[in-house]
Amino acid sequence: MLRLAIQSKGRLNEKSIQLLSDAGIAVDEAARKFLTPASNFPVEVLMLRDDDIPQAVATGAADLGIVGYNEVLEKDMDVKVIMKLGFGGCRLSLAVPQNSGYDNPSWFDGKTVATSYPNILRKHFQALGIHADIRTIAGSVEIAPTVGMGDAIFDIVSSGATLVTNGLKEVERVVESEAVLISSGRLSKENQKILEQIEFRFSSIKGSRGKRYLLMNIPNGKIEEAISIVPAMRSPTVLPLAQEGWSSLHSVVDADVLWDRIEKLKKIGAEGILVLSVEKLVL
Ligand code: PRT
Ligand code: ZN
Repeated sequence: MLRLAIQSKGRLNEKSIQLLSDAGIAVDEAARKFLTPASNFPVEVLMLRDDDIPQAVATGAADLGIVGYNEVLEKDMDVKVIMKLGFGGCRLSLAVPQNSGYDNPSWFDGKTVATSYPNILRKHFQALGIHADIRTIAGSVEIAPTVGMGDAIFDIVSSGATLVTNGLKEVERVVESEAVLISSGRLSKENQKILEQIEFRFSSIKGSRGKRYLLMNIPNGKIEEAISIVPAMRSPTVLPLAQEGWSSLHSVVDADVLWDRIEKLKKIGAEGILVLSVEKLVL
């Protein structure tokens, strides 16, 4: 049995449970217990505050964890990042009041910066040779300059709307973050095997994100041209149709080029184009 720590509530909770469910690891959410065994896979899920996940994994209280890379970096515990999970994307940035006259990082010399990420910020300033006073606060960092608790802030930014609302502007992106899978690096042989299964399943789910399955009917004379438009992983599947001179062509394309490909396919005579979502992609 392998123990996986996830955030008990908050931004990463739902997506972590969804990822597990997509990976065929069913966690009874209704139970909402601190420790819940999956019903169909040798994993038990430990619900924690995100701040405690790196430590839980480093000390062996959990074998694996799903947590923001920002927390992993800040806590600086002995854990291994196994893979990026493709959700919970954000960045840790320095932000200053709109009218601060900021021009370059040396502006921070002698200033007070409020943050919940003092370790990352300390290292960043050290590397730049900046001497600033770092003030650690637990939450609502963005209001610090308004209420006189700091000249600037170092905080998580996603859309940037919170900064704008508080009259702040982002001046430096320091760390890019997303949810990651971490491990203690000291798994039993049996748990190592379970981890490999989890990695394989998570990768298949990640690989399918942003992909679309395309089916169309195409005149036989246009098959080569169609293949050059939608090349697929190895090569597209081509099946003869009952109607003489026509085939059905199946392929997988990236969602962001989907419309471009459809327009090109229509131009060369493709008909009955059908687009389906891709749930898993095993390469
Ligand atoms: O209770 P617990 O300690 O477990 O949770 P928490 O309150 O510490 O964390 P939570 O649930 O807010 O966030 C968990 C993780 O989600 C973070 O550690 C990040 O890895 C990730 N994440 C992704 C974010 C955001 N996006 C985000 N936008 N965490 C916080 N924010 C905040 C940001 O600080 C800002 O104040 O959301 C606000 C809105 O951001 P904008 O830029 O979109 O306006
Ligand atoms: Zn937290």
